[in-house]
Amino acid sequence: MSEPIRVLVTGAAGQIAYSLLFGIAKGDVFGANQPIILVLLDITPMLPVLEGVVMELQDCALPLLKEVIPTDKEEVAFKDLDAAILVGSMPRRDGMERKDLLKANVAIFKSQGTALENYAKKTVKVLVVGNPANTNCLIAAKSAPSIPKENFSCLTRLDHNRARSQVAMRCGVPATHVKNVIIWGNHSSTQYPDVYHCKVNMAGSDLACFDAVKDDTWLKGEFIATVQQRGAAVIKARKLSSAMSAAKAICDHMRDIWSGTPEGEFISMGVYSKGNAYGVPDDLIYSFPVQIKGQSWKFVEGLAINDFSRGKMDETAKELVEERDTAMSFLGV
Ligand code: NAX
Repeated sequence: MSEPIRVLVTGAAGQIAYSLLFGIAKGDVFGANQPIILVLLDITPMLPVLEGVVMELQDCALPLLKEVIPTDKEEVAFKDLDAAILVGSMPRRDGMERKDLLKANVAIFKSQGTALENYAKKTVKVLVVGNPANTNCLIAAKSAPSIPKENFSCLTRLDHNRARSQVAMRCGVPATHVKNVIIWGNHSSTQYPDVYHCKVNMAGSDLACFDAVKDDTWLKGEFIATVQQRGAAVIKARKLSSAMSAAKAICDHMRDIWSGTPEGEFISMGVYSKGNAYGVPDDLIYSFPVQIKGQSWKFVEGLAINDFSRGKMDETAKELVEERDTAMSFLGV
């Protein structure tokens, strides 16, 4: 057995964390032989709830879980981290303006980014989940200048999994037979689920998604809208936002960062845009197709982008530029 790694989950008393912590603690993310010290951060009023979560983790009697550390203090939470999963954020309250929500989150992610800078290992891998995930991630990355920007990513894997599953259900195959869907842009309703490079394995051979589905109108219309609006549909039905599926996506995302993506496949995640990749403006956290090897990701290169995709990729980039500029004005930059 190797040395334990230190993994932080913020928003640890919340509903996503409740589905997530078991998966991490039992080895689904960092490997079946990797001992873990789990650090759980939430705000002070949630500490009694967090105590209950700690008791349940202890009661699972898991062999890999070496220690659980609940805290409301950033200097404790961010110390010596190998991985940080930032789930907690300021939720939108009734009557709250989008701008005020962004302002509250800029304050949280500036503070947590600074804590990463001051206390975490420089090799720490940071996954931001709390919304607005892309811009929160950018603020955290900018607040931790000595940690490489490539170590920061935000969650669009849930959108990726939703797209994959919609195509699979339409074709009557398991989700594992659908690969290389892409989510471009923001984790918001402007995101663009792109299936022009997606392959569906049917009767043993890989078909282009459009040939497998045989319904271009659905793929260019209802499919995209369903994936874009899926979060809202879950809230409407459950009266709570996605938690089980979000936790699964977080596990998928972090496992791929840790152990790599399968050969010939790519996944979607929000990463730092640079070099005008795919015509996306620099200095955003934008969801791209990436491949991961040796714990570092690279853009999938050379995918052809048609006019239909271009328009949708630009629209979601425009939203992210506006969000970034508003957020930066709150940072005083
Ligand atoms: P909950 O409200 O159940 O839990 C959030 C927890 O975060 C609470 O316990 C709260 O006290 C804590 N918290 C608030 N501020 C904090 C801070 N400064 N430091 C530490 N903890 C803090 O929300 P939940 O359903 O768990 O969702 C968490 C976040 O994930 C939300 O922002 C939500 O919008 C976002 N999501 C993002 C998704 C993505 O794909 N990127 C999908 C799922 C989810 O909607």
